[in-house]
Amino acid sequence: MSSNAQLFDRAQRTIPGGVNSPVRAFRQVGGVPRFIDRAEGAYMIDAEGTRFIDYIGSWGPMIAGHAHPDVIEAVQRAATRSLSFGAPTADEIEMAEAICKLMPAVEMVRLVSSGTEAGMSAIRLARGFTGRDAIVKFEGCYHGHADSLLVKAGSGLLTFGNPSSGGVPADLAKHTLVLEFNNIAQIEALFAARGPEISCVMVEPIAGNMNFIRGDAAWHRRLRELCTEHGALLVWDEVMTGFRVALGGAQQVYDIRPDLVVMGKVIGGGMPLAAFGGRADVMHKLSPLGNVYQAGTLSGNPVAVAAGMAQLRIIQRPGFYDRLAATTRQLMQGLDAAAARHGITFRTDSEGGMFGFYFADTLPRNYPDVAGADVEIFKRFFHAMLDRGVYLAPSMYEAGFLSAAHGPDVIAATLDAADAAFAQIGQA
Ligand code: KE4
Repeated sequence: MSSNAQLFDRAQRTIPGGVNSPVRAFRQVGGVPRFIDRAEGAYMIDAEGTRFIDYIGSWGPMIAGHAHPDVIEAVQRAATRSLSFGAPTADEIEMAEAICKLMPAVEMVRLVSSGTEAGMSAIRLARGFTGRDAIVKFEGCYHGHADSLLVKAGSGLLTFGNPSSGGVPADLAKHTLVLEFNNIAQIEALFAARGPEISCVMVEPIAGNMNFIRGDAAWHRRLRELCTEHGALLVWDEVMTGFRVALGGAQQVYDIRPDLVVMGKVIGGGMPLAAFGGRADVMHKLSPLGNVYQAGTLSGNPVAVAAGMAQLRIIQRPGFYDRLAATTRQLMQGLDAAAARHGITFRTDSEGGMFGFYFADTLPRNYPDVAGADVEIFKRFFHAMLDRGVYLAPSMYEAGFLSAAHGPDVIAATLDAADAAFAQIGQA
């Protein structure tokens, strides 16, 4: 049996950084990534046989718990009928109808294979529908790695953005404007100055890629008003919040209707499946009906749809989100109490089955607030918990996730580990 360190050494010879997605490399927290062998319920077991309580859940998808029998059985059953056809199936209709039923703003939907693909397609659709090139996003929000979305704020409030990644042409990045999350004055000034240029405003309604930061309801209402007033589309990226913070996603929490919604993670049940949808008149611009092209060999893949539909049935069971939210709140309250017992400055926040924690005395409202937090104490806490069998996100810029499998015993074990971890870091 290879150790995690041996696997990591070997992986780095053929996979850049030894991982297929950067955050998995533990670069912000240091140490050796755990190579996972299998998972069940709330637990993951690594290559050395060490068991962890999992608060990543594959970054959101595993809301029913790992290896849920209904999901596994659905995948096994679908796989026996072949893995992919490249032709329409009845099950894709069932999934589209389920998404349209559950997501208030979604009248029509197209299935794709990743959140990146869904986000990229949504902004192309917004540009095609409006005939405008500019898009607006917010610092600290992540919408996948499409070129137009890997952009950081320009030099001034009203100036277009600059690439935040190598390989993104400045000529493309300049069409993206990046403003501060939760800042009403900035978005009002931008629309006043450049409203007619803006195709869409894309936002994570609750940001989960700069820890966990709630969009203020007043700010979200203002974004909705300004987009309507100026003929821009409001695009809510609910890849993380969709079916996670509530059955109807953040749309249900805020009672706001965006024009387009980007979805992923939970709807795939752990398989590569994402989606974008919204107003029917906008979606009708998509090929083969309209002139906005979008396509995919494995879009609506039957095995992925089977996994997603099995999970969508589970989350629609009565009380699913009440129990998930109550368990998450119980965990947050327990962490707050443990930190207080050890004199550690610490805050938490959560919505549904998604949470964040901060070594600060106030909740962050934007990216600079998070960037100013104490990363060193976060690193010490991360490893103190990992050493005690609790697997948290290996970055203070990530949110955490629970599943229906996180029962009272799992929460109690987590809080025992946290008490010892806070004691340990409090002495440093
Ligand atoms: P994917 O292309 O990774 O399926 O989805 C991109 C995406 C889009 N929108 C939001 C709000 C997202 O959170 C994501 C992906 N989330 C990250 C977690 N921070 C996935 C983990 C990773 O990159 O490895």
